Amino acid sequence: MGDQGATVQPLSDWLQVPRALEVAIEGLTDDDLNLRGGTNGWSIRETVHHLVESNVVACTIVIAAVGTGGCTFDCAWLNPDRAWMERMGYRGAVAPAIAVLSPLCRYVSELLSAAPDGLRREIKLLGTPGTEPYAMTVEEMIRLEVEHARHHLQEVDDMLKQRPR
Ligand code: NI
Repeated sequence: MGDQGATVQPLSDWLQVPRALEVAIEGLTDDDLNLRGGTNGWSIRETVHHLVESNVVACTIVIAAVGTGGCTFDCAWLNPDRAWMERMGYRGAVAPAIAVLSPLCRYVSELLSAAPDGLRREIKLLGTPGTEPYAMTVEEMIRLEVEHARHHLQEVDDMLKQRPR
């Protein structure tokens, strides 16, 4: 039982992420969404899109890892720097991006609950050329996504606290 609880926890934490994102930006104006801060100097809008993208990629990696029984995934292209943000533009609303996250996380959680050993599948993430692959299980990657969201949502919270009134 204890072991089962330990494997369910990361999924239930992960399922809270879309709601946490919704709550974080509830009632924000366009100007609020354009506020910049955090370690990357991103706007709140860019931060929201970054978190959605990160989870969309994580879901793809889960499917690859479960379907193949363990996979190597090339993440070298995933470098959300200033140029990435400019190329993406992100001029539209954030609501559709957030709206896709909740059903996506639910779908992949259901998939992981049904797949034997789904959470224990091994992933090797390839980063910058010349660096060692980063090995983890699906479960560890999901825990990292939860931490990742907490980190950026804290930045959003700090930006909003510092906004001019
Ligand atoms: Ni990030």
